[in-house]
Amino acid sequence: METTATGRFASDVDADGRVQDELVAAYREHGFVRVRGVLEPEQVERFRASAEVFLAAHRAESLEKQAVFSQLVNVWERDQTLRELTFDRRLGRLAEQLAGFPLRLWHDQMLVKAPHNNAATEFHQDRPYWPHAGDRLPLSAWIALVDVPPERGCMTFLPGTQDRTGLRPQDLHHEEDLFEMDPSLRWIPRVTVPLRAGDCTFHSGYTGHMALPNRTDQARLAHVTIYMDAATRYSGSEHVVTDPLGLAAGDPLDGDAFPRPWA
Ligand code: AKG
Repeated sequence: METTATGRFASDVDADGRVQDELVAAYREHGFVRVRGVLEPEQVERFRASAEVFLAAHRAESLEKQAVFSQLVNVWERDQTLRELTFDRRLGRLAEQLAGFPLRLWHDQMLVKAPHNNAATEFHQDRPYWPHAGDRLPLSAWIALVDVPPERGCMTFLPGTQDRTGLRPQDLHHEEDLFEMDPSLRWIPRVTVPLRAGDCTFHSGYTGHMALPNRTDQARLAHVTIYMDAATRYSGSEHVVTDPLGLAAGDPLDGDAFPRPWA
């Protein structure tokens, strides 16, 4: 937890979930931004404890099977405490300030890199995986529930790549995939963003990003809340979140499955 000279933990966000214009401008220019202190120290402890219990009970259900991370999707539907984090009004309002338009929840996910997993999450964009249509730029809040220095698997971003739409989904197990698809991205500067517990980064759905391997003795616990344009429609493609819902292409992604509790 980062602290100021007075011992108070450092926070960039006010009680209503608003940040300074400079951070909004940074997000819009670079496609990602770090926001410190989105959670109070007591909240971090509570959510981390719940995340550990949830992980112990559900690890076998991970969508990712190749040891990069445990990926547990839509924990808000199954854990009351973690639902509070996903539904957090300050974070939702902040996401809307950054995006500049109303947002719904797309889904949340717990992403845990085990101690010494020694595997990176390779460079990719998120939006190409999603069955979305008619939407403006979605964004994710990647919230650190433990300190995440580079050696524990923090994120690295490709600034300004939020305008690279139209690429097919990239393989996050293949180091070269994104760069083979778009060679102009290979030599642009990369920005690695260590986080203290309770900090987060927001990144857009098209911003290229990766996460480093965990080379430490402690698990890297992150909770990711993914927000989409409130006007997003279903594209008709397969996805684990939408497959059970019986939707037809063109249907709005709204209702109880895609709430906006911060409105
Ligand atoms: C994302 O949140 O979009 C990621 O790709 C996270 C990757 C990770 O945490 O390892």
